[in-house]
Amino acid sequence: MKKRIPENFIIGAGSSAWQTEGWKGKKEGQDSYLDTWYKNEKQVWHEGYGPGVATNFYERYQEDVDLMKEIGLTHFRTSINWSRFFIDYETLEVDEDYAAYIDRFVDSLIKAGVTPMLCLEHYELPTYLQDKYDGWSSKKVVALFTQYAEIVFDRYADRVKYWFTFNEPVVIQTRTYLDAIRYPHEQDTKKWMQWNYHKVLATAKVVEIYHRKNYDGQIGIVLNPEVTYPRSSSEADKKAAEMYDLFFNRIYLDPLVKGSYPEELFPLLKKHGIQFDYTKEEIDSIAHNTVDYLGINLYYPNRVKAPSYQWNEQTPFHPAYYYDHFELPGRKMNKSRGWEIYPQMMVDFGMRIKNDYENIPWIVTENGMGIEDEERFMDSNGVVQDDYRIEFISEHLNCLIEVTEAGSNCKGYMLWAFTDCVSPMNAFKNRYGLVRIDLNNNRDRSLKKSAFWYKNLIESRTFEV
Ligand code: BGP
Repeated sequence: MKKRIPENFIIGAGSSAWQTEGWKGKKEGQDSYLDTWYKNEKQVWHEGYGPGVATNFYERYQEDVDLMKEIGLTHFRTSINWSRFFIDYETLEVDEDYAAYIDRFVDSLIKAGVTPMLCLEHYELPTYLQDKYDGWSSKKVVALFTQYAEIVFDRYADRVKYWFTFNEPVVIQTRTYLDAIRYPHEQDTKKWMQWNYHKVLATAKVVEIYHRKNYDGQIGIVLNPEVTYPRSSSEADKKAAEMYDLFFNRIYLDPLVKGSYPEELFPLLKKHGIQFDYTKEEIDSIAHNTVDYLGINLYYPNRVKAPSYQWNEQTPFHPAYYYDHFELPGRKMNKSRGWEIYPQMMVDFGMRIKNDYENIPWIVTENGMGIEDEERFMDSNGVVQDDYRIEFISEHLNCLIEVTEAGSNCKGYMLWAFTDCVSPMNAFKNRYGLVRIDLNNNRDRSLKKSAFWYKNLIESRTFEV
């Protein structure tokens, strides 16, 4: 069956600064949190490949822009690397070399007819701010981020009309302070909550500036809500799903879209001894500065059940007090990444936005398929035959269009990723791109089968399902 893409529905692709740029031109002291993690934990590199060269987008962006044009991409999302934008993070002296590079690639995108969408932080917290202020634990970092945003808007907002404050703001502190898999390897739920709260506050502050200074465009945030399904319709399982949703989804969606936190959240945290710092003025600022639109990253569904273990009073509080993960028997999987494939989540999420979140405009900023050892699918002409990716995109796009036609205010779909790129967890192990990056051959680019398919989809505005 042929499916038609609605008029004005954006079809694009994305990446981020740190995952593509490489370290060329990076000055001493300009490390981000992830640079430091990669420097300290060598096992996260993939066969010696990592962020050092990445895809060398810094020097080779023009080739990528040419390929975007060839494929017919109308929108491209990436980020500005906060850790490289300044020579000094306190006086906010701009690194003019880096800022001029942003000028060049933004201009090059526009010239090619590709609309740029920029995010201010895609895991690029400067290590300096992490070390000096304990990162997002500090209100000083909220203030510095707000100033950074204003400098960036003053410089690029005449040409860039789509902005996001953060990409997946919940992730870093969840890995660090809930899962404790990163330094300092200590669980600290209070700090986790403080970081979440400060990122919401920072977004409100940036939205306030963006609106007050009347820049011509839209300001939003990229979230990764996990569409959460209970194992069964039992009250206990449903409660587990509700609690997961509260701690990981509503903690951002509610204040950013509706202007207020879920009523039950702060008392619940207090009950568990999690008392973080907030003021009435800040809560007011959050109430008055909600986002214009949402970027939503959707890869896999989340399934939970009632917790099976007993917590004792001495254990420091963790949201998993209320849920346990659950694997659906017989589920369809992307085995490389260990993620379930369930396109219906697009429909369920779209209806949620429509019914519970004022039908705010939203766009899928990420969805895609990371595959290990993708070279094995290369044909004799050197083209990766990624039919699995084509199937994945068709199924998800089909559901997304279905929910858009049912009235959810979805504005488009951006594939992750335009080219293969470095993943925070395992470098180049899983390949996501429409465009292959040849690691053994100077990071040369070549189109995969999915890129030709995407080109056809954009040209014809139809695809087969
Ligand atoms: C999202 C991130 C991206 C990207 C993607 C794929 O969470 O925003 O930066 O990395 O996930 O996931 P991974 O790289 O972990 O396979």
